[in-house]
Amino acid sequence: MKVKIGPVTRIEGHLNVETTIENNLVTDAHCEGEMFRGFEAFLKGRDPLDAQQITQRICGVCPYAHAIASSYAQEMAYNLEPTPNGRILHNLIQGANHLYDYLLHFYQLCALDFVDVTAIAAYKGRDPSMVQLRDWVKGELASGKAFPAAPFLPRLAGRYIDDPEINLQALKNYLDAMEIQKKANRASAIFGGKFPHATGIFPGGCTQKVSIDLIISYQSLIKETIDFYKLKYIPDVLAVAAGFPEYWNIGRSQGDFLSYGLLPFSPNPQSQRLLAAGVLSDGRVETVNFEKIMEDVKYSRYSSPSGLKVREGKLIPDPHKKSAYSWIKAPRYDGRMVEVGPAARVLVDYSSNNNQRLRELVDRYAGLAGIQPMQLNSVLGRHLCRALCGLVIGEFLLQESERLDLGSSSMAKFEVPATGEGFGATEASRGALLHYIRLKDHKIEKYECVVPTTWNCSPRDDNDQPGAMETALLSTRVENPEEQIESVRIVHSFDPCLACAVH
Ligand code: NFE
Repeated sequence: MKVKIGPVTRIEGHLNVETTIENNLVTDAHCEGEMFRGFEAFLKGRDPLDAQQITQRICGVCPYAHAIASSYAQEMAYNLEPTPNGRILHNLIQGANHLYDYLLHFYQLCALDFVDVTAIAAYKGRDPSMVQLRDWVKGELASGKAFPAAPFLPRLAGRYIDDPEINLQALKNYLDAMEIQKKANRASAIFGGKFPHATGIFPGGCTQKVSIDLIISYQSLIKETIDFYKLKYIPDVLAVAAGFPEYWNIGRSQGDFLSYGLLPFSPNPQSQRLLAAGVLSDGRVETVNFEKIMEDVKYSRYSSPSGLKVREGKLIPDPHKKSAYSWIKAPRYDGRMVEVGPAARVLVDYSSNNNQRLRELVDRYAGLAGIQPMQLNSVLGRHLCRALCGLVIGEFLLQESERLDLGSSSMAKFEVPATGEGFGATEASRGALLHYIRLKDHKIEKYECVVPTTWNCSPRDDNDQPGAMETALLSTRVENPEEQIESVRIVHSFDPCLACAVH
């Protein structure tokens, strides 16, 4: 039987997933992106310095990653190196956005798949703030009012956490996480100007001058966020893992892993990064080569040629194309399907033996959970990888902010050349993000974005190879084929953003 579990809710944008179920097993899956946007088309002919502003409007969740990728691409095209302060500010703005985004994903978009608010009434503890929250929940549930039953109820059929205390703590952290997200966003806005869609990020640096009060404000917000990661977020991921250990083995994608690396250590974006770049295949890490990336459209709603390299990309929408089932293209690396995102980021870095702090955290928590590092390719693995990456990023941001030089400029001086081309690659929260720009007569002649969710939610490619999420759903046992909480948990673990995927 075929079951559409779309539109999948609590994600960004319009995703449909059609599963085929036989004997309670998912035997096939198709991810369908349902909306066309066209940023690459309308960037053509514009002033190149519009690009890092306009591409942020691809998405309200990860705008800074688009601004950064665009700035890197323009820096390459202009042969421009940012000032040391400029690069540090790029890192501070983008890193704080990761801290916000992981919390949003785990608490507001995923915790609801595991937490049972109806169990909270049975809490027998005496902690006054918990008792108050319990009584409030009881009252709200009894009154039939929308909150807090919504967004926790109604929900899909399935097993949820049964311990009242864990549920209550999770609800408290769900609420507190929103306050911490505000703080992380405020930290980004100190140098970026505002959230979302920062005005301060430019090729060559940042328009905000640095001052001691701004640095101290930034650091205090990041410190509070790191505390929440240590005291709440990581323990909450482990609490979910303790209740649902089977999810270390559910939702495994069946391809390789790609990460572009995150947060360069020097003004040159090609320099070593806090988290390493690479393609991980069979335990070996290869250097990323953008020339090996091609986008297939056999099953995508475009009549432009299939299998084009990034710099050749074309976009001719064909809404009625017979073979197509998605507006998402199918990017492939050297013909191979890859997963991008938190698990890819961690596994590429771990296998490269790059960041020792991350390695230590992975070994410690994989040991606690009794799993092998490769089991991070799973529903729980993606959740744990976000939390661990966030801690490593947060600690780095504190050190990085100490390197700002109060007497130096945040922006390099430059002029936009008449011609040039550049690639800009970074890790958005959801994974590997690539922008490409080509200039002619001081204007954008071509702009291409190859975006994390495009990789993860891609349809079949020209060789009929499924995308990462399509493979992650295969062989999943579903208790209730009509509702499939198990499949929904897999889809949510990727944190799809369809606004980004089709752009
Ligand atoms: Ni719209 Fe995005 C991130 C990017 S996902 S959220 O993270 O780039 O494709």
